[in-house]
Amino acid sequence: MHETKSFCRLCIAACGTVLTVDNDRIVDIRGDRDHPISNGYICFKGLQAPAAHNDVSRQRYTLKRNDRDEFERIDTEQALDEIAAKLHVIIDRDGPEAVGLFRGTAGFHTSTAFRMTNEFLRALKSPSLFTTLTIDQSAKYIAVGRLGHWHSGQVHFEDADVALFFGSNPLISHSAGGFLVSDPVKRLRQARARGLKLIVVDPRETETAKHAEIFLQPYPGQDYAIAAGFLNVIFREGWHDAEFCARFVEGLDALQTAVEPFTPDYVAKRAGIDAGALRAAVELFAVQSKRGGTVTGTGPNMAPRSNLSEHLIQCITVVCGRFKREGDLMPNHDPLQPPTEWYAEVVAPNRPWENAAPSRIRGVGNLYGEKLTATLADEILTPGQGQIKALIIDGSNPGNSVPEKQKMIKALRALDLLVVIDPHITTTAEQADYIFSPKMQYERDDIPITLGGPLYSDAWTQYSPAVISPPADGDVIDDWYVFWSLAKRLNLPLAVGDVPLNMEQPPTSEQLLELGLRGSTITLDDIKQSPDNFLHWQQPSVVKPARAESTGRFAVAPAEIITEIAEVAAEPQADYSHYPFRLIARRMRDLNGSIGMEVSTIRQRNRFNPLHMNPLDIEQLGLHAGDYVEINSEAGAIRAIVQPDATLRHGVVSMSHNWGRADNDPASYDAHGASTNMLICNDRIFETINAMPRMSAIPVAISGVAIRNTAII
Ligand SMILES: Nc1nc2c(c(=O)[nH]1)N[C@H]1C(S)=C(S)[C@@H](COP(=O)(O)OP(=O)(O)OC[C@H]3O[C@@H](n4cnc5c(=O)[nH]c(N)nc54)[C@H](O)[C@@H]3O)O[C@H]1N2
Ligand SMILES: Nc1nc2c(c(=O)[nH]1)N[C@H]1C(S)=C(S)[C@@H](COP(=O)(O)OP(=O)(O)OC[C@H]3O[C@@H](n4cnc5c(=O)[nH]c(N)nc54)[C@H](O)[C@@H]3O)O[C@H]1N2
Ligand code: SF4
Ligand SMILES: [Mo]
Repeated sequence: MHETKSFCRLCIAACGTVLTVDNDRIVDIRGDRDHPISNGYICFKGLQAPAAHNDVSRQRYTLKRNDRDEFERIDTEQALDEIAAKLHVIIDRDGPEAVGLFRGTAGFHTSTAFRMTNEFLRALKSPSLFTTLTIDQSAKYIAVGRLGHWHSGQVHFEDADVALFFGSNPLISHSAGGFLVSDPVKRLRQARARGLKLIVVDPRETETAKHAEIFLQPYPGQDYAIAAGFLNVIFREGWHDAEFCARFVEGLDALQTAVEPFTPDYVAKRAGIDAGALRAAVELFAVQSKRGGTVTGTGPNMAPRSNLSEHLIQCITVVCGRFKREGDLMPNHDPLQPPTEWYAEVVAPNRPWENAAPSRIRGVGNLYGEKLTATLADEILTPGQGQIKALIIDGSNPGNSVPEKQKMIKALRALDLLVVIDPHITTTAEQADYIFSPKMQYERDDIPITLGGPLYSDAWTQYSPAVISPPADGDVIDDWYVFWSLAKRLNLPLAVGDVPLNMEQPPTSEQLLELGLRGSTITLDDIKQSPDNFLHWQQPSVVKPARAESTGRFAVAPAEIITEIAEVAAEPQADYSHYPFRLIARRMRDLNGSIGMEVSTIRQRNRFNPLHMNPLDIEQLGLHAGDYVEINSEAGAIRAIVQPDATLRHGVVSMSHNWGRADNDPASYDAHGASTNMLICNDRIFETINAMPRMSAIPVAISGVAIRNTAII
């Protein structure tokens, strides 16, 4: 029996862990008190990781769908031979573009595979990469592409006296930029004790909102109007940073004119908030506080007009000049990025999507070299040049996670070849021709995922060699091995960056990590030479003045933004007659997406995904806690069980995503939950550049089904 240190790979927080290992099995886990970032913190999800490794649901072999439509075991090398042969036929017939790859949450958290999947597509010359980024918060990148960004970034929150949160709940999600990640409750309490003022805009009085000085509880899907209201008050009162704007902003007058209709009274009526509270929030942000900016989460990024919301929310930070300025301390820099000097200057907008041909699906754009996930089903189902015929899915469950689930499942079934790398027989894996069983987190050599950029004040990284071996009785592989092996069989010259890989002998994971760090500030050896393989990068620098050649300015008023603001101002009041409720997204404390759903210790506490409703709404519909209801939207219908939640605004209901099986049979709701992605359509209300559908603030109707489940009350 021995103890060893590692880190959790279930979410971006990457908390340090101490594992007790007995006979090559993890028998205990705790938070690592010596870890300078997580300081011993670990959440329920992290604590269940060892159980997940040993759970009966965990797959241990490579599987193939046989002629009787059942999965049977197949030797891994044999499966790779067969897949390569099928890919050969598809590539010869339809071109490399017909081979697509999908990377989801677990794919992002496996650093060796993350790199290899991109390299595989590069070697294949296929542009068909899809990831969950484009059904997440890609509006942030669109806003930066249109507006520009500040080279040295927003004021760090450790240094801020105010934080304005729109639809972000880090106390559950451990995900708010680089701020409240590990141990968020303690960090928020400490920040407030030293004077941070929190403003939260959310239709639910969330765990985070309970700590707010000012909490605005609007109807969902009104963030663009609320942000326009903030800007309206700021301009009218002259609270913007005029000197900063004169030097670094263009289009200020046009933006000011465009937001004129968004007076506090108008916004208050439209968004269902109090005009006085809105004014007070603006004053607290822009006048009573001097440092600090905005944070957005999935709320505004999934609601309609998400790109406009992001743009206007980022404009609040811009017009108030809430950035790290010349001479400010740049607390740290991500050591996994190349060495950088930081400058007090604007990086001009570059609109990268305008350099790529529009998609054949709905004419939408293309984002950072990725195709858009909300177009994936149509890319598979629509004949013509570019049709996807084969898909390899790494660490993702798109059968559950992609909006318009009905079509996504149909598309997965229509593929000539579907290969899934996943330790569980998920909704997606169930559709596959081949399933590979990958190593789970503590069986892998890894370093944590990094978002890069001037985001974190705690810059650090850690190396964890594999803590235990994969199950001895199984045929479990590294995710990257699938890509290396297929490349070998297809005679593709695989490289990591500019270093070609030996295609005769597979590399080791450690070699891949080492290669992946080329160009970073540090090497794998630097990490390994640090105590506990933990490298705390404490090399603060000072932000330098703008360079002479820097001419970038924030473009706060691009023509299409001004047009969209006018459209919004002219919109009629929302119609609630057919669909009286608005369904919003919600993250569950005990699960990250569907990760962990098959693990018995997690499922004991979370048997299905209830529909959360305000108790008064429940009463008004003549319902009771535990009743079954049918939820209807324009796109579909699902069944759910009602659970009272007084933190929700009247008329707003919330339910977690990524539940349900392929058939979404209401009769099996108690066993599998239901998928909110049945209620979303991709081709009616969507964003033009990133194809982002309406995934929050979805108009729904709710009706009782006359059966009650007393077991959950
Ligand atoms: N426990 C747990 N942690 C997770 C995840 C998980 O599933 N479970 N998922 C991970 C992933 S993939 C991500 S992307 C991050 C996301 O992290 P966050 O962005 O913090 O996501 P949420 O916790 O869902 O918070 C979104 C908030 O937006 C609110 N909201 C909904 N609609 C609107 C709206 O129209 N306007 C406004 N202003 N608010 C709205 C919701 O009430 C909710 O409080 O979390 C990660 N962490
Ligand atoms: N309606 C609606 N839909 C949403 C959202 C929403 O709020 N509402 N949120 C969206 C967001 S923000 C995101 S990020 C996506 C997430 O979408 P996905 O990434 O597609 O979904 P997850 O449920 O996180 O699935 C991760 C998969 O990884 C597998 N897995 C677990 N451990 C490992 C491992 O070690 N290796 C490998 N290879 N696989 C592993 C799990 O079994 C699971 O199948 O969902 C999106 N979908
Ligand atoms: S917060 Fe994230 S990284 Fe930390 S233990 Fe929980 S799941 Fe793991
Ligand atoms: Mo996400």
